[in-house]
Amino acid sequence: MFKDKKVVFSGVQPSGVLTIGNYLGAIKNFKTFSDEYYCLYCVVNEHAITVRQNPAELRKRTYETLALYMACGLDPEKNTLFVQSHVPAHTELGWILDCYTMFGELSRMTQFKDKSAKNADNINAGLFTYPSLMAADILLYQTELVPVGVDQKQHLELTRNIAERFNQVYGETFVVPEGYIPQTTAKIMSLSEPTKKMSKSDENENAVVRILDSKDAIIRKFKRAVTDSGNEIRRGEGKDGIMNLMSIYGAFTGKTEEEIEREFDGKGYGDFKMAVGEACADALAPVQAEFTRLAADKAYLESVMEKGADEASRLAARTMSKVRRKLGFVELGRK
Ligand code: ATP
Ligand code: LTN
Repeated sequence: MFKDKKVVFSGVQPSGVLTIGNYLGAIKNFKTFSDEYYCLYCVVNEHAITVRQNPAELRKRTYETLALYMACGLDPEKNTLFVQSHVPAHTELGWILDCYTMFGELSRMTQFKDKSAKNADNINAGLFTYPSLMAADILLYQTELVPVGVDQKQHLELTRNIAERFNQVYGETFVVPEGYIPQTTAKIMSLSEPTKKMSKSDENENAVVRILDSKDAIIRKFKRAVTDSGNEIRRGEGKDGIMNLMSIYGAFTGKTEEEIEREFDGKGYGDFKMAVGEACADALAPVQAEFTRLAADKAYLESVMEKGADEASRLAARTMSKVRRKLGFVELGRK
């Protein structure tokens, strides 16, 4: 609890241009907590290096991700927006929590298995211990609520287990957090393989719609989206592609699945895909305009980073001091 408010924390990796999966599954929901909670939203660049990154790109994406947070409606006066590497307490607590996380637990993480398969030549220790750094991000701020897509559910469960284990050994130290997972947009699927999650680091550009894609690109990608051989816009077995487009359309228009089925009754996939593309492009247009304005002002973005890092560091220091004391680390009184 900071300033008498419960804490919300979430993070996005600057590992590529954000997709509508990141937007609908996570960022779009972030601002709904700003009034009631103390919100911290982090650009988790230390997580991003578990996969090889080009330094210039990583730097650029870090500014970009912060600008996108703001373009999606997060006011830096009402939310603490910051970059993970500016607050060294994340890696400090990450190491400590590594010592309270079991090898067997980490071995069961599906994201580790997926990313190891994708990066077979770079299965590094950081990729393996990634979930304990994520736990540190969350527990450092005594977070109550973590808005994420459903792919992060397993990491959140592990975070809870780590917190409970630590509390059991040392007495109440960490708040045990809950996940906040949206209902219909918890997992937006790839447009090329609709049984796979849409992922910003996918190499196939046709599989992902990015928040910053032009209207033409968005419409073209939806037109090419893989569907089934049928022709009805309905939910059902084997209709993963259509159901994915229905969730996307519903999220951008506010329409329910029943309303969408009625609207497109008797119409074909072509009409439907066009409508999804239009709705998506229209909804993203204001975000893109705001992004363009913000991204041009690097000095401003750095001032936001600076303020965010100061706020986050101050809060992190409280938890760290408690943790060090409990562990038996000698603390010196020097300033
Ligand atoms: P990468 O491809 O680099 O692993 P990613 O696209 O999976 O990246 P992250 O930065 O790992 O994105 O995730 C940021 C947030 O977006 C997380 O809360 C995650 O759950 C959510 N998210 C990511 N992809 C989707 C998706 N397809 N549908 C819904 N939510 C998603
Ligand atoms: N693991 C997440 C990104 C992430 C995160 C966090 C999300 C890192 N730290 C803390 C919520 C809270 C991912 O891969 N999507």
